[in-house]
Amino acid sequence: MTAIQDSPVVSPYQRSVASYWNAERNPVNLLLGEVDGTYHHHYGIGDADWSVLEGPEDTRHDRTIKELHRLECAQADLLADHLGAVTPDDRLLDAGSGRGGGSFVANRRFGCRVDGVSISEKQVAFANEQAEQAGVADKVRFHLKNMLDTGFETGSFRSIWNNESTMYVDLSLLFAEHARLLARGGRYVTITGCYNDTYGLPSRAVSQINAHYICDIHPRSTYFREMAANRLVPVSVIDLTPATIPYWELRARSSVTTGIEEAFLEAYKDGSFQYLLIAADRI
Ligand code: GPP
Ligand code: MG
Repeated sequence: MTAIQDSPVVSPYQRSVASYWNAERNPVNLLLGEVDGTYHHHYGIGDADWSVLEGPEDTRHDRTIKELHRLECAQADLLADHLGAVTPDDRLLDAGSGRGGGSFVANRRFGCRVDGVSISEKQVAFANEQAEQAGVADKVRFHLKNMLDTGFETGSFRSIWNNESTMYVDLSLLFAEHARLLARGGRYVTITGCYNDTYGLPSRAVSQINAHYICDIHPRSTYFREMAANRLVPVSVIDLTPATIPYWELRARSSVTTGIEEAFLEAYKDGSFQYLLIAADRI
């Protein structure tokens, strides 16, 4: 067992989250990752090619996997589009880096150093192995660290992102750490699912999503309140809800369902849940 002083996990809640990700082997993540070696832990956006569900039966599965992966890659590309004018000398932080997909996307685009952090030993080991295999281990590194308390140097990052990982942490603590780590004028980007607090508290479907992933989806209002409290000033807000529905419709009809598809579709369609991109400048 990891000694307490070596572990980034500081609470029973964080231990249960780390256990989930250490044990996670969902085909929807592994088979999509095998398409081109980029393993994502987020959802997809954009219009789906529904023809993958038709045509020859023997290739339907592979064509559907490729299409779901294409939609997830489109999401990662959109996030990277908002990271700002990053140069090869800059350093980026992927907060909640999973199996590393988003970090590799950013490194390939900007040629710069990228550090990823996760509290899952399995994810960190997997992602570092990916970096070795791709020959970029000198630039892309993954660390077993808590995103709320990374120990990285103050002001050392040009841009930081959370791709669907903010629902595992308290936003006041997270944005305080991001504000510390970002250089002045740096950029923060998140893509997240949040509940729509014009409707009151979380709907049943949102609560089902929380239970499925052991997370705590925040209301939309909390993002803006905590950014404002931590010198993060929004520059772009994009409601990606309509753009992510085709991904969930296709996933629900694929052979790699996990059982959470209908909850996402219900929550997005009844308006109680929103899929947002928020980009902010560190002032
Ligand atoms: C997807 O990861 C993201 C999360 C689990 C965080 C929750 C996100 C929300 C928007 C609520 P994944 O790719 O590992 O999930 P899955 O196994 O379902 O594909
Ligand atoms: Mg996935």
